[in-house]
Amino acid sequence: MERTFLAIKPDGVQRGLVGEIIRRFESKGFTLIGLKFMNVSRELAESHYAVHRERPFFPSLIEFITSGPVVAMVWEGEGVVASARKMIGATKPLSAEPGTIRGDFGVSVGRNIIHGSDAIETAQTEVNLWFKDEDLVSWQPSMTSWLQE
Ligand code: DAT
Ligand code: MG
Repeated sequence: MERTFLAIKPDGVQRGLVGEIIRRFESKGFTLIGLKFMNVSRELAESHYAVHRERPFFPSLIEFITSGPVVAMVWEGEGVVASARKMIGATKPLSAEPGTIRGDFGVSVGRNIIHGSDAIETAQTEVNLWFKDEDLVSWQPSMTSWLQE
């Protein structure tokens, strides 16, 4: 089954949006299989954002993501990678559509509330970077037959 990695960033946690964000993915019909409330080390932050190493915003991005606790999650479901990206919205919250998380709750690219893997391959890498296999819970929600034919 397809999986994605999502992380509620320090701004989302500080603004009290954890419940609202988890609610959206639960209500949509995706399955939570991993959840960790944690501080992010510089080392983890730099690995996670390695593709952005050369960008001018990299130092402030690392500073920000290590500045307070985050909620790291793995969600499962058919098409979850692309669907979660749609639910999150565009990188710049002012360009993100209303109805998306960034569109509804943010104004600034450096405070855009939540991370979501951008492709199936990236998701696999990020899930493995943030979670050990034994910390993921394989389970079958009892409502499955009411979500899928
Ligand atoms: P996304 O988080 O939508 O996948 P990304 O991978 O391009 O976006 O960038 C990772 C994060 O880096 C993004 O969530 C916020 C920050 N960022 C991206 N572009 C930026 C910019 N032009 N200025 C400041 N921060 C930026
Ligand atoms: Mg990205």
